[in-house]
Amino acid sequence: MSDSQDILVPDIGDFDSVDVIEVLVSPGDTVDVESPLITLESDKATMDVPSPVAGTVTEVRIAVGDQVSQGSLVAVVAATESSAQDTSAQAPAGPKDGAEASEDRPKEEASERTAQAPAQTDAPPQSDSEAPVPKEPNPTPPPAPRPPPSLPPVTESDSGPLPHASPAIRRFARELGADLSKINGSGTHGRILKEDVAQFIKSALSQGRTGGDGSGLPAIPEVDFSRWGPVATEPLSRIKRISGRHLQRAWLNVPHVTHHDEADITELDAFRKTLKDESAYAQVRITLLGFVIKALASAMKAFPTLNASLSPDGENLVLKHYFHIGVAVDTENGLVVPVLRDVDTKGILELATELGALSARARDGKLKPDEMQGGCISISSLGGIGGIGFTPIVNAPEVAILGVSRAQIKPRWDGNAFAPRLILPLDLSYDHRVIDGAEAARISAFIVSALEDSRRLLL
Ligand code: CAO
Repeated sequence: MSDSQDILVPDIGDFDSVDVIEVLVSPGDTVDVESPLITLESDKATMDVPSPVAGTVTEVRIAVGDQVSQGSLVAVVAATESSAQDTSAQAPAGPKDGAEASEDRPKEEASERTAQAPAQTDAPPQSDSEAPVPKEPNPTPPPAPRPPPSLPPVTESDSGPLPHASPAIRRFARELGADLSKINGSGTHGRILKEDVAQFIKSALSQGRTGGDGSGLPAIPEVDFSRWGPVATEPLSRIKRISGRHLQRAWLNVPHVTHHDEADITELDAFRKTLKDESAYAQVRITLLGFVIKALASAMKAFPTLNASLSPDGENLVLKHYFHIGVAVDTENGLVVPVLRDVDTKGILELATELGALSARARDGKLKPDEMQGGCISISSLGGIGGIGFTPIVNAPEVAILGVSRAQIKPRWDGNAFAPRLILPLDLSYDHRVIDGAEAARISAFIVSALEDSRRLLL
Protein backbone atom coordinates (compact mmCIF):
# COMPACT_ATOMS: atom_id res chain seq x y z
CA MET A 1 0.00 0.00 0.00
CA SER A 2 1.32 3.49 -0.77
CA ASP A 3 1.21 6.41 1.58
CA SER A 4 0.44 9.85 0.13
CA GLN A 5 2.81 12.50 1.38
CA ASP A 6 2.83 16.27 0.92
CA ILE A 7 6.28 17.57 0.11
CA LEU A 8 6.85 21.04 1.51
CA VAL A 9 9.56 23.59 0.96
CA PRO A 10 11.99 23.15 3.84
CA ASP A 11 13.73 25.83 5.85
CA ILE A 12 15.72 27.75 3.27
CA GLY A 13 17.45 30.12 5.61
CA ASP A 14 16.64 33.80 5.61
CA PHE A 15 14.89 33.67 2.28
CA ASP A 16 11.25 34.43 1.68
CA SER A 17 9.32 34.40 -1.60
CA VAL A 18 11.98 32.60 -3.59
CA ASP A 19 11.46 32.06 -7.33
CA VAL A 20 10.81 28.60 -8.68
CA ILE A 21 13.06 28.40 -11.75
CA GLU A 22 12.64 24.76 -12.66
CA VAL A 23 10.08 22.03 -12.02
CA LEU A 24 11.90 18.77 -12.55
CA VAL A 25 9.02 16.28 -12.16
CA SER A 26 5.52 15.71 -13.51
CA PRO A 27 2.62 13.61 -12.23
CA GLY A 28 3.34 9.95 -12.86
CA ASP A 29 7.14 10.29 -12.47
CA THR A 30 8.80 7.96 -10.04
CA VAL A 31 11.29 9.51 -7.67
CA ASP A 32 13.90 8.18 -5.28
CA VAL A 33 14.81 9.62 -1.92
CA GLU A 34 16.88 12.76 -2.69
CA SER A 35 15.65 13.08 -6.29
CA PRO A 36 15.37 16.82 -6.99
CA LEU A 37 11.77 17.97 -7.47
CA ILE A 38 12.14 21.69 -8.09
CA THR A 39 14.90 24.28 -8.24
CA LEU A 40 14.66 27.56 -6.38
CA GLU A 41 16.65 30.67 -7.07
CA SER A 42 17.14 33.60 -4.75
CA ASP A 43 19.22 36.64 -5.67
CA LYS A 44 22.21 34.86 -4.14
CA ALA A 45 21.93 31.17 -4.86
CA THR A 46 20.13 28.30 -6.50
CA MET A 47 19.08 25.18 -4.62
CA ASP A 48 17.14 22.00 -5.30
CA VAL A 49 14.28 20.75 -3.17
CA PRO A 50 14.64 16.97 -3.10
CA SER A 51 12.06 14.34 -2.35
CA PRO A 52 12.43 12.92 1.15
CA VAL A 53 10.67 9.72 0.05
CA ALA A 54 10.72 7.31 -2.85
CA GLY A 55 7.48 6.84 -4.73
CA THR A 56 5.31 8.20 -7.53
CA VAL A 57 4.50 11.86 -7.98
CA THR A 58 0.72 12.17 -7.99
CA GLU A 59 0.41 15.95 -8.02
CA VAL A 60 2.70 18.87 -8.72
CA ARG A 61 1.47 21.94 -6.93
CA ILE A 62 3.95 24.44 -8.16
CA ALA A 63 4.93 25.99 -11.51
CA VAL A 64 7.95 27.82 -12.87
CA GLY A 65 7.68 31.47 -11.91
CA ASP A 66 5.85 30.84 -8.62
CA GLN A 67 7.33 32.28 -5.47
CA VAL A 68 7.61 30.03 -2.45
CA SER A 69 8.69 30.17 1.19
CA GLN A 70 9.31 27.60 3.85
CA GLY A 71 6.28 25.31 4.12
CA SER A 72 4.88 25.92 0.61
CA LEU A 73 3.43 22.76 -0.90
CA VAL A 74 5.59 21.46 -3.72
CA ALA A 75 4.08 18.12 -4.68
CA VAL A 76 2.28 15.08 -3.45
CA VAL A 77 4.12 11.77 -3.62
CA ALA A 78 2.57 8.34 -3.17
CA ALA A 79 5.44 6.87 -1.21
CA THR A 80 6.34 3.24 -1.67
CA GLU A 81 5.71 1.23 1.46
CA SER A 82 9.34 0.62 2.32
CA SER A 83 10.17 4.25 1.65
CA ALA A 84 7.38 5.45 3.90
CA GLN A 85 8.56 3.12 6.66
CA ASP A 86 12.18 4.22 6.17
CA THR A 87 11.19 7.84 6.31
CA SER A 88 9.22 7.47 9.46
CA ALA A 89 12.07 5.55 11.03
CA GLN A 90 14.59 8.28 10.17
CA ALA A 91 15.66 10.67 12.87
CA PRO A 92 14.53 14.19 12.05
CA ALA A 93 17.25 15.98 10.17
CA GLY A 94 17.99 19.18 11.98
CA PRO A 95 19.82 22.21 10.75
CA LYS A 96 23.07 21.12 12.30
CA ASP A 97 22.99 17.73 10.55
CA GLY A 98 22.59 19.35 7.17
CA ALA A 99 25.37 21.83 7.66
CA GLU A 100 27.80 19.22 8.91
CA ALA A 101 27.06 16.84 6.08
CA SER A 102 27.71 19.46 3.47
CA GLU A 103 30.94 20.62 5.01
CA ASP A 104 32.47 17.20 4.40
CA ARG A 105 31.78 17.40 0.69
CA PRO A 106 34.19 18.74 -1.93
CA LYS A 107 33.93 22.33 -3.03
CA GLU A 108 31.96 21.81 -6.23
CA GLU A 109 29.76 19.26 -4.53
CA ALA A 110 29.04 21.86 -1.87
CA SER A 111 27.48 24.09 -4.48
CA GLU A 112 24.89 21.40 -4.98
CA ARG A 113 23.78 21.16 -1.42
CA THR A 114 20.14 20.37 -1.43
CA ALA A 115 17.62 21.44 1.09
CA GLN A 116 16.11 18.55 2.99
CA ALA A 117 12.35 18.54 2.64
CA PRO A 118 10.40 17.23 5.59
CA ALA A 119 8.10 14.23 5.23
CA GLN A 120 4.49 15.12 6.00
CA THR A 121 1.55 12.77 6.34
CA ASP A 122 -2.01 13.49 5.33
CA ALA A 123 -3.33 12.70 8.80
CA PRO A 124 -3.28 15.68 11.13
CA PRO A 125 -1.60 15.11 14.47
CA GLN A 126 -4.13 13.84 17.03
CA SER A 127 -4.84 15.86 20.15
CA ASP A 128 -4.28 14.28 23.56
CA SER A 129 -8.04 13.96 24.15
CA GLU A 130 -8.57 12.11 20.91
CA ALA A 131 -5.67 9.78 21.43
CA PRO A 132 -6.77 6.17 21.39
CA VAL A 133 -6.51 4.23 24.58
CA PRO A 134 -3.53 1.97 24.35
CA LYS A 135 -4.60 -1.64 24.10
CA GLU A 136 -1.18 -2.97 24.78
CA PRO A 137 1.40 -1.97 27.32
CA ASN A 138 4.37 0.14 26.13
CA PRO A 139 3.08 0.97 22.63
CA THR A 140 5.57 2.56 20.21
CA PRO A 141 4.79 6.29 20.13
CA PRO A 142 3.83 7.61 16.67
CA PRO A 143 6.70 9.45 14.97
CA ALA A 144 6.68 13.14 15.63
CA PRO A 145 6.35 15.27 12.46
CA ARG A 146 9.82 16.16 11.27
CA PRO A 147 10.64 19.83 11.58
CA PRO A 148 11.86 21.28 8.33
CA PRO A 149 15.63 21.25 8.52
CA SER A 150 17.56 24.39 7.88
CA LEU A 151 20.29 24.43 5.24
CA PRO A 152 21.78 27.72 4.21
CA PRO A 153 22.02 28.00 0.46
CA VAL A 154 25.43 28.29 -1.13
CA THR A 155 26.18 31.67 -2.59
CA GLU A 156 28.56 32.41 -5.46
CA SER A 157 31.08 33.76 -2.98
CA ASP A 158 31.07 30.51 -1.01
CA SER A 159 32.33 28.42 -3.83
CA GLY A 160 33.93 30.88 -6.22
CA PRO A 161 32.36 32.10 -9.45
CA LEU A 162 30.34 29.26 -10.93
CA PRO A 163 28.50 29.04 -14.22
CA HIS A 164 24.87 29.96 -13.66
CA ALA A 165 23.15 26.56 -13.36
CA SER A 166 21.00 24.76 -10.86
CA PRO A 167 22.47 21.95 -8.76
CA ALA A 168 20.48 19.39 -10.74
CA ILE A 169 21.98 20.70 -13.99
CA ARG A 170 25.47 20.68 -12.45
CA ARG A 171 24.97 17.08 -11.48
CA PHE A 172 23.62 16.23 -14.96
CA ALA A 173 26.60 17.94 -16.62
CA ARG A 174 29.07 16.21 -14.34
CA GLU A 175 27.57 12.79 -15.06
CA LEU A 176 28.01 13.41 -18.79
CA GLY A 177 31.48 14.93 -18.39
CA ALA A 178 30.38 18.32 -19.76
CA ASP A 179 32.36 21.37 -18.66
CA LEU A 180 29.76 23.97 -17.66
CA SER A 181 32.18 26.84 -18.13
CA LYS A 182 32.17 26.07 -21.88
CA ILE A 183 28.39 26.11 -22.21
CA ASN A 184 26.34 29.19 -23.01
CA GLY A 185 23.11 29.23 -21.07
CA SER A 186 19.90 29.99 -22.93
CA GLY A 187 17.81 30.48 -19.78
CA THR A 188 16.94 33.71 -18.01
CA HIS A 189 20.07 35.72 -17.15
CA GLY A 190 22.15 33.19 -19.14
CA ARG A 191 21.23 30.29 -16.86
CA ILE A 192 22.33 26.92 -18.25
CA LEU A 193 19.40 24.60 -18.87
CA LYS A 194 19.29 20.84 -19.36
CA GLU A 195 18.76 21.37 -23.11
CA ASP A 196 21.97 23.47 -23.27
CA VAL A 197 23.98 20.63 -21.71
CA ALA A 198 22.35 18.10 -24.05
CA GLN A 199 23.12 20.29 -27.08
CA PHE A 200 26.74 20.71 -25.94
CA ILE A 201 27.19 16.94 -25.65
CA LYS A 202 25.47 16.40 -29.00
CA SER A 203 27.82 18.74 -30.82
CA ALA A 204 30.87 17.25 -29.06
CA LEU A 205 29.79 13.81 -30.26
CA SER A 206 29.07 14.95 -33.80
CA GLN A 207 32.47 16.64 -33.90
CA GLY A 208 34.01 13.27 -33.06
CA ARG A 209 31.97 11.59 -35.80
CA THR A 210 33.05 14.12 -38.42
CA GLY A 211 36.71 13.76 -37.53
CA GLY A 212 36.77 16.59 -34.99
CA ASP A 213 40.16 16.96 -33.42
CA GLY A 214 38.83 16.32 -29.93
CA SER A 215 40.37 19.57 -28.77
CA GLY A 216 37.15 20.66 -27.11
CA LEU A 217 36.94 23.71 -29.38
CA PRO A 218 33.40 24.98 -29.66
CA ALA A 219 31.75 23.61 -32.78
CA ILE A 220 30.52 25.98 -35.50
CA PRO A 221 26.77 26.08 -34.99
CA GLU A 222 24.59 24.38 -37.56
CA VAL A 223 22.76 26.94 -39.67
CA ASP A 224 19.69 26.42 -41.82
CA PHE A 225 20.76 28.50 -44.85
CA SER A 226 17.47 27.81 -46.63
CA ARG A 227 15.91 30.40 -44.33
CA TRP A 228 17.48 33.10 -46.54
CA GLY A 229 17.16 31.57 -50.01
CA PRO A 230 17.34 28.40 -52.09
CA VAL A 231 20.29 26.08 -51.37
CA ALA A 232 21.66 22.74 -52.59
CA THR A 233 23.85 20.31 -50.64
CA GLU A 234 26.64 18.39 -52.36
CA PRO A 235 29.12 15.99 -50.79
CA LEU A 236 32.76 17.11 -50.57
CA SER A 237 35.15 15.18 -52.81
CA ARG A 238 37.11 12.39 -51.13
CA ILE A 239 40.35 14.39 -51.56
CA LYS A 240 38.83 17.46 -49.92
CA ARG A 241 37.53 15.42 -47.00
CA ILE A 242 40.93 13.83 -46.41
CA SER A 243 43.03 16.93 -47.00
CA GLY A 244 40.59 19.03 -44.93
CA ARG A 245 41.20 16.89 -41.86
CA HIS A 246 44.94 17.04 -42.41
CA LEU A 247 44.92 20.82 -42.88
CA GLN A 248 42.86 21.37 -39.76
CA ARG A 249 45.20 19.18 -37.72
CA ALA A 250 48.22 21.08 -39.03
CA TRP A 251 46.57 24.46 -38.43
CA LEU A 252 45.71 23.58 -34.85
CA ASN A 253 49.03 21.96 -33.97
CA VAL A 254 51.61 24.21 -35.59
CA PRO A 255 52.29 27.75 -34.34
CA HIS A 256 52.49 29.31 -37.79
CA VAL A 257 54.27 32.46 -38.85
CA THR A 258 54.52 33.62 -42.47
CA HIS A 259 57.50 35.66 -43.64
CA HIS A 260 56.94 37.71 -46.81
CA ASP A 261 59.67 38.59 -49.29
CA GLU A 262 60.23 39.52 -52.93
CA ALA A 263 62.80 38.36 -55.46
CA ASP A 264 63.83 40.36 -58.50
CA ILE A 265 63.72 37.63 -61.16
CA THR A 266 64.17 39.86 -64.22
CA GLU A 267 67.42 38.15 -65.24
CA LEU A 268 66.24 34.69 -64.26
CA ASP A 269 63.09 34.99 -66.36
CA ALA A 270 65.08 36.34 -69.28
CA PHE A 271 67.36 33.30 -68.99
CA ARG A 272 64.32 30.97 -68.76
CA LYS A 273 62.99 32.41 -72.00
CA THR A 274 66.26 31.58 -73.73
CA LEU A 275 65.72 27.90 -72.98
CA LYS A 276 63.18 27.42 -75.80
CA ASP A 277 65.40 24.98 -77.69
CA GLU A 278 66.07 22.89 -74.61
CA SER A 279 62.36 22.98 -73.82
CA ALA A 280 61.40 21.83 -77.29
CA TYR A 281 64.07 19.14 -77.31
CA ALA A 282 62.92 17.73 -73.93
CA GLN A 283 59.28 18.35 -74.85
CA VAL A 284 58.70 20.06 -71.56
CA ARG A 285 57.54 23.49 -70.36
CA ILE A 286 60.20 25.20 -68.27
CA THR A 287 58.35 27.42 -65.83
CA LEU A 288 59.68 29.49 -62.95
CA LEU A 289 58.77 26.73 -60.56
CA GLY A 290 61.75 24.56 -61.48
CA PHE A 291 64.11 27.38 -60.40
CA VAL A 292 62.19 27.93 -57.18
CA ILE A 293 62.45 24.21 -56.37
CA LYS A 294 66.21 24.33 -56.92
CA ALA A 295 66.57 27.46 -54.80
CA LEU A 296 64.61 25.84 -51.98
CA ALA A 297 66.76 22.70 -52.11
CA SER A 298 69.88 24.91 -51.75
CA ALA A 299 68.29 26.59 -48.73
CA MET A 300 67.55 23.19 -47.17
CA LYS A 301 71.24 22.35 -47.45
CA ALA A 302 72.36 25.67 -46.02
CA PHE A 303 69.78 25.63 -43.18
CA PRO A 304 69.36 22.08 -41.83
CA THR A 305 66.43 23.07 -39.56
CA LEU A 306 64.44 23.73 -42.71
CA ASN A 307 64.85 20.06 -43.60
CA ALA A 308 63.73 18.67 -40.26
CA SER A 309 60.71 17.44 -38.32
CA LEU A 310 59.87 17.81 -34.67
CA SER A 311 59.59 14.52 -32.75
CA PRO A 312 56.02 13.91 -31.52
CA ASP A 313 57.00 14.70 -27.91
CA GLY A 314 58.43 18.04 -29.09
CA GLU A 315 61.82 17.27 -27.50
CA ASN A 316 63.97 16.45 -30.55
CA LEU A 317 64.54 17.48 -34.14
CA VAL A 318 64.82 14.78 -36.77
CA LEU A 319 67.25 16.17 -39.37
CA LYS A 320 66.89 14.66 -42.83
CA HIS A 321 69.82 14.03 -45.12
CA TYR A 322 67.73 13.67 -48.23
CA PHE A 323 66.00 16.43 -50.18
CA HIS A 324 62.48 15.56 -51.28
CA ILE A 325 60.10 18.43 -52.07
CA GLY A 326 56.30 18.19 -52.28
CA VAL A 327 54.56 20.43 -54.82
CA ALA A 328 50.88 21.30 -54.29
CA VAL A 329 48.88 20.54 -57.45
CA ASP A 330 45.43 21.94 -58.04
CA THR A 331 43.10 19.25 -59.43
CA GLU A 332 39.40 19.19 -60.20
CA ASN A 333 38.80 17.18 -57.05
CA GLY A 334 41.02 19.22 -54.77
CA LEU A 335 44.59 19.64 -53.67
CA VAL A 336 47.19 16.84 -53.89
CA VAL A 337 50.90 17.05 -53.10
CA PRO A 338 53.13 14.72 -55.17
CA VAL A 339 56.75 14.55 -54.07
CA LEU A 340 59.83 15.19 -56.22
CA ARG A 341 62.69 13.08 -54.85
CA ASP A 342 66.38 13.94 -54.49
CA VAL A 343 65.85 17.39 -55.91
CA ASP A 344 69.42 18.39 -55.03
CA THR A 345 70.80 15.93 -57.61
CA LYS A 346 68.55 16.97 -60.49
CA GLY A 347 68.77 19.77 -63.06
CA ILE A 348 66.02 22.19 -64.08
CA LEU A 349 65.08 20.21 -67.20
CA GLU A 350 64.79 16.96 -65.30
CA LEU A 351 62.74 18.64 -62.56
CA ALA A 352 60.44 20.29 -65.12
CA THR A 353 59.92 16.92 -66.83
CA GLU A 354 59.12 15.15 -63.56
CA LEU A 355 56.84 17.92 -62.35
CA GLY A 356 54.94 17.90 -65.66
CA ALA A 357 54.45 14.11 -65.45
CA LEU A 358 53.47 14.13 -61.76
CA SER A 359 50.99 17.00 -62.09
CA ALA A 360 49.38 15.34 -65.14
CA ARG A 361 48.98 12.09 -63.21
CA ALA A 362 47.64 14.05 -60.23
CA ARG A 363 44.97 15.69 -62.39
CA ASP A 364 44.04 12.31 -63.88
CA GLY A 365 43.71 10.89 -60.35
CA LYS A 366 46.44 8.35 -61.09
CA LEU A 367 48.99 9.16 -58.39
CA LYS A 368 50.07 6.22 -56.26
CA PRO A 369 50.08 6.74 -52.47
CA ASP A 370 53.89 6.44 -52.25
CA GLU A 371 54.26 9.25 -54.81
CA MET A 372 52.68 11.57 -52.21
CA GLN A 373 54.82 10.45 -49.28
CA GLY A 374 58.24 11.27 -47.88
CA GLY A 375 58.31 15.02 -48.60
CA CYS A 376 60.65 17.15 -46.44
CA ILE A 377 59.08 20.52 -47.27
CA SER A 378 56.38 21.79 -49.66
CA ILE A 379 55.89 24.48 -52.28
CA SER A 380 52.53 25.95 -53.12
CA SER A 381 52.64 27.99 -56.31
CA LEU A 382 49.69 30.10 -57.31
CA GLY A 383 51.83 32.13 -59.71
CA GLY A 384 50.13 30.71 -62.80
CA ILE A 385 46.80 31.97 -61.46
CA GLY A 386 47.46 35.29 -59.70
CA GLY A 387 47.66 37.03 -56.35
CA ILE A 388 50.25 39.10 -54.56
CA GLY A 389 50.73 36.87 -51.52
CA PHE A 390 49.11 34.36 -49.17
CA THR A 391 49.77 32.44 -45.97
CA PRO A 392 50.18 28.74 -46.80
CA ILE A 393 49.58 26.15 -44.04
CA VAL A 394 52.64 24.12 -43.03
CA ASN A 395 52.20 20.52 -44.16
CA ALA A 396 53.04 19.02 -40.74
CA PRO A 397 55.20 17.20 -39.72
CA GLU A 398 57.21 19.29 -42.19
CA VAL A 399 58.35 22.56 -40.63
CA ALA A 400 57.92 24.99 -43.51
CA ILE A 401 56.16 25.64 -46.79
CA LEU A 402 57.07 28.14 -49.49
CA GLY A 403 54.22 30.04 -51.13
CA VAL A 404 54.82 31.56 -54.58
CA SER A 405 52.53 34.23 -56.04
CA ARG A 406 52.43 35.87 -59.45
CA ALA A 407 55.51 37.78 -60.65
CA GLN A 408 54.76 41.34 -61.75
CA ILE A 409 56.67 44.19 -63.30
CA LYS A 410 57.29 46.79 -60.58
CA PRO A 411 59.41 49.93 -60.39
CA ARG A 412 62.72 49.39 -58.56
CA TRP A 413 65.23 52.09 -57.69
CA ASP A 414 68.59 51.20 -59.26
CA GLY A 415 70.55 54.02 -57.57
CA ASN A 416 69.83 56.58 -60.29
CA ALA A 417 66.31 55.95 -61.48
CA PHE A 418 63.32 53.67 -61.19
CA ALA A 419 63.58 50.73 -63.52
CA PRO A 420 60.87 48.20 -64.47
CA ARG A 421 61.76 44.86 -62.86
CA LEU A 422 60.00 41.48 -62.66
CA ILE A 423 59.29 40.89 -58.97
CA LEU A 424 58.29 37.52 -57.57
CA PRO A 425 56.41 37.48 -54.22
CA LEU A 426 57.45 34.67 -51.83
CA ASP A 427 55.77 33.65 -48.57
CA LEU A 428 57.57 31.31 -46.21
CA SER A 429 55.25 29.86 -43.53
CA TYR A 430 57.15 28.07 -40.79
CA ASP A 431 56.72 26.25 -37.51
CA HIS A 432 57.89 28.73 -34.91
CA ARG A 433 58.78 25.94 -32.49
CA VAL A 434 61.58 24.94 -34.87
CA ILE A 435 62.48 28.08 -36.82
CA ASP A 436 62.95 31.50 -35.23
CA GLY A 437 61.80 34.66 -36.97
CA ALA A 438 65.40 35.80 -37.60
CA GLU A 439 66.29 32.42 -39.08
CA ALA A 440 63.21 32.55 -41.30
CA ALA A 441 64.30 35.98 -42.55
CA ARG A 442 67.79 34.59 -43.32
CA ILE A 443 66.34 31.55 -45.12
CA SER A 444 64.05 33.78 -47.14
CA ALA A 445 66.91 36.16 -48.04
CA PHE A 446 68.96 33.14 -49.11
CA ILE A 447 66.20 31.95 -51.47
CA VAL A 448 65.78 35.48 -52.84
CA SER A 449 69.49 35.82 -53.60
CA ALA A 450 69.59 32.35 -55.22
CA LEU A 451 66.78 33.42 -57.56
CA GLU A 452 68.27 36.86 -58.21
CA ASP A 453 71.61 35.35 -59.16
CA SER A 454 70.93 31.85 -60.52
CA ARG A 455 74.68 31.07 -60.55
CA ARG A 456 74.22 30.52 -56.83
CA LEU A 457 72.05 27.49 -57.63
CA LEU A 458 75.24 25.80 -58.79
CA LEU A 459 76.81 26.15 -55.35
N1 CAO B 1 54.56 34.37 -61.86
C1 CAO B 1 54.20 34.60 -63.13
N2 CAO B 1 53.89 33.62 -63.98
C2 CAO B 1 53.90 32.37 -63.54
C3 CAO B 1 54.27 32.05 -62.23
C4 CAO B 1 54.63 33.12 -61.40
N3 CAO B 1 54.99 32.92 -60.14
N4 CAO B 1 54.20 30.73 -62.08
C5 CAO B 1 53.79 30.21 -63.22
N5 CAO B 1 53.62 31.21 -64.11
C6 CAO B 1 53.21 31.06 -65.49
C7 CAO B 1 53.96 29.92 -66.12
O1 CAO B 1 55.22 30.33 -66.60
C8 CAO B 1 53.00 29.53 -67.20
O2 CAO B 1 53.11 30.47 -68.26
P1 CAO B 1 53.25 30.01 -69.80
O3 CAO B 1 51.94 29.28 -70.06
O4 CAO B 1 53.40 31.27 -70.51
O5 CAO B 1 54.39 29.09 -69.82
C9 CAO B 1 51.64 29.74 -66.57
O6 CAO B 1 51.86 30.66 -65.49
C10 CAO B 1 50.99 28.50 -66.00
O7 CAO B 1 51.92 27.82 -65.20
P2 CAO B 1 51.49 26.47 -64.47
O8 CAO B 1 50.75 26.81 -63.24
O9 CAO B 1 50.77 25.59 -65.43
O10 CAO B 1 52.87 25.77 -64.18
P3 CAO B 1 53.79 25.87 -62.94
O11 CAO B 1 54.95 25.05 -63.23
O12 CAO B 1 54.03 27.24 -62.49
O13 CAO B 1 52.92 25.17 -61.76
C11 CAO B 1 51.63 23.48 -60.70
C12 CAO B 1 52.64 23.79 -61.77
C13 CAO B 1 51.28 22.04 -60.76
C14 CAO B 1 52.22 23.82 -59.36
C15 CAO B 1 50.41 24.38 -60.90
O14 CAO B 1 49.82 24.09 -62.14
C16 CAO B 1 49.38 24.26 -59.85
O15 CAO B 1 48.60 23.29 -59.76
N6 CAO B 1 49.29 25.30 -59.00
C17 CAO B 1 48.27 25.37 -57.94
C18 CAO B 1 48.84 24.96 -56.62
C19 CAO B 1 47.82 25.15 -55.55
O16 CAO B 1 46.64 24.86 -55.73
N7 CAO B 1 48.24 25.67 -54.42
C20 CAO B 1 47.38 25.97 -53.36
C21 CAO B 1 47.57 24.99 -52.30
S1 CAO B 1 46.61 25.37 -50.91
O17 CAO B 1 45.12 25.19 -51.43
